[in-house]
Amino acid sequence: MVLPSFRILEMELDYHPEARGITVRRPQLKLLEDVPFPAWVAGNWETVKNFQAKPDDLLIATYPKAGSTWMQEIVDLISQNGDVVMCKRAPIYRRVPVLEYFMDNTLPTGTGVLAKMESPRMMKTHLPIQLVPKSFWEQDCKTILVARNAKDSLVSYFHFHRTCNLMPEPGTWHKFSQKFMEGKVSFGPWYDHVKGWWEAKDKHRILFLFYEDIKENPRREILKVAEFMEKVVEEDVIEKIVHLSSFKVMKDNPMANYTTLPASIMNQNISRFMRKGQVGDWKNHFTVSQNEDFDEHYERQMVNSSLKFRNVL
Ligand code: PPS
Repeated sequence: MVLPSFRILEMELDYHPEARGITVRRPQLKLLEDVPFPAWVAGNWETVKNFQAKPDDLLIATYPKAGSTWMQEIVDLISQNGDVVMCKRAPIYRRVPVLEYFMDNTLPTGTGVLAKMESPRMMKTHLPIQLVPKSFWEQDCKTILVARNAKDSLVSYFHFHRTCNLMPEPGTWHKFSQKFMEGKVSFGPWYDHVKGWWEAKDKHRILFLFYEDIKENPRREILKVAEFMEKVVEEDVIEKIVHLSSFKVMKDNPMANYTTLPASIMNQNISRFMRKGQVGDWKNHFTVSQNEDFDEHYERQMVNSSLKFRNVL
């Protein structure tokens, strides 16, 4: 088999704003149906809203920083039966595009890339459930939802804002934490996002997974994903997938670690996209009093929900 490497080069150029005379400027937040988004998402909103899903589309949905890239790599590895060469055919955002990705009309958009993709398509979104294009439900598509505990999501999101110029300026850690608690960050409140998907999980074909469970036992959770995808995967292939989707391997894989994007979009000298990949890193960031405030606020936000995250103390 010949790897279409020339196509990969072409794609990288595609995502090079400077090559098209575009200067990347950090966006403001813009409300779309009452949810704040980076202004660039708004630029393609009507197209996203009217996106035509197909019955065999597979959607990965997460609040930002919950491990969506990890799940993208896992589903691609499963669908390619663990073929490492095939899974390096293109950067992860090309193999499993982000539905709402939009910077500028001259650069590839999520919906544009998906329109050219062969079925069965796999894609990801960070949209809260109420904003997912209705065609996904009309077509009864399958969704894999990954949820991650709030504190680690916040920490990861803060560092991602420092690195990624497609996000608004984060400000200080303290300021960013406040904004996160108030839901005044891109893609809206973490609390509503996870509760919304949790409440919908029995109404649609949704596999609801937790980042912490995948960390604890990747093999067990990968088997759930394979079953959900109706793929029979041999034992040795499962072992291979566990290895290839591990943090250590993905961190050094340019087709999974976002180093194919130019520094104008993601400056990984500030913080790596594949940063730590741990459960409980929040303890290195929260002060005692911040933790108390956060817990109190969390209780109020989640009081009526049956969604429980494991204790990551
Ligand atoms: S994004 O930008 O919203 O799409 O980010 P997302 O991919 O959802 O989440 C990024 C965090 O997931 C971690 N990650 C992993 N953890 C464990 N194992 C693997 N294989 C893995 N791949 C990605 C990534 O490091 C980010 O978490 P932090 O805590 O920042 O390290």
